[in-house]
Amino acid sequence: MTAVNDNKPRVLSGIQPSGNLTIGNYLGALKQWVEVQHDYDCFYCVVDLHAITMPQDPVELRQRTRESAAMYIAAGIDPEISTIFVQSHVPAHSELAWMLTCMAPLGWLHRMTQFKDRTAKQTQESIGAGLLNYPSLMAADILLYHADLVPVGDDQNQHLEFTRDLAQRFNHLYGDTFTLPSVMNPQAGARIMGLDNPTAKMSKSEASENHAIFLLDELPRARKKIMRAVTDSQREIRFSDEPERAGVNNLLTIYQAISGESNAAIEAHFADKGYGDLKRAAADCVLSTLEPLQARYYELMNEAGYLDSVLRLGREKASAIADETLKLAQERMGFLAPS
Ligand code: AQP
Repeated sequence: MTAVNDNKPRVLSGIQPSGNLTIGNYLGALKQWVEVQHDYDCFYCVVDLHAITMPQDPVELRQRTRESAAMYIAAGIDPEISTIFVQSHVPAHSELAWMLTCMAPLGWLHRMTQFKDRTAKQTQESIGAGLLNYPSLMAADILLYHADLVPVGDDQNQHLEFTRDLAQRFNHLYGDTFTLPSVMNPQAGARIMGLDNPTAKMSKSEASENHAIFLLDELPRARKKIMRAVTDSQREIRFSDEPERAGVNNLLTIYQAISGESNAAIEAHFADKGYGDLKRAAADCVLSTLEPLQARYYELMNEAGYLDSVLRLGREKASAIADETLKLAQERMGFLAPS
């Protein structure tokens, strides 16, 4: 069932304010969000409830939540067109997440690779149950808005499959309630790898110095990180899925995601060039993205009250849809409506 108050199909996506946003978050998610916003009815949330599945400092979490919202706008999300809101401002997310958690088989949750990766080095005593239930909350985020499409990096594809499976289970048990969403990955940049370790995904919460380009990195610093990126001892510059060529492939992917050029054109361009040229070209691309984005970001952070008004309006628009879906799901599940 698709919500009927807008003829455009709907999009929902979010980013955790669990650290400073990276070029991976931008190329995997934000850039697509901007591109689809004129063709879809878009809802973009700062998913603070997801962030607390790992320990967060309260002061930093609050601050990063605002900063992330400002970054969405700085990256090109137009609050006049898209709805920007904070996940915890709409309590329906937590309420539906609980209902879905109760229906989510443990086997499905334990199969999630993100859960396995994040808990690999932890003891049972130190793993919060929220980390296991993360996909049920993500399913609630998406299903509350009857989202047709979810633009994300490819690390989230398994969670999208889980969302579809859970929605189908609910619809089968209680009647047609939720829309089954489709995933949307960017053609280039669906998985940007760490610059210091190109076999691991670039992550905002990874601590090592040369791992990630942050969207707010000073430009010379961002350039330096790319110039120091791990490559290999070969010379040929071409796209490759061989693990030992992952560093060069990652730089080519970053270059491609920003320039929009084809594989063949890029390989021809670098045919008689060296790794230093590739790094300089990738750095130029990244800096051409960061510079205007940072200028807009700092402007926004200085506009007193503007961000709050965007988030207030976003909350109202999101709540109106989410509350209605929650009510329907509660009714279908057999909850007594308050009189
Ligand atoms: N390296 C990446 N390449 C492409 N896309 C990426 N995304 C994240 N990293 C990359 C996409 O960004 C969106 C928001 O991700 P998230 O913050 O909700 O969670 P995440 O995938 O766990 O991102 P991080 O940066 O790795 O966060 P931490 O370090 O806190 O776990 C998603 O669409 C994601 O695919």
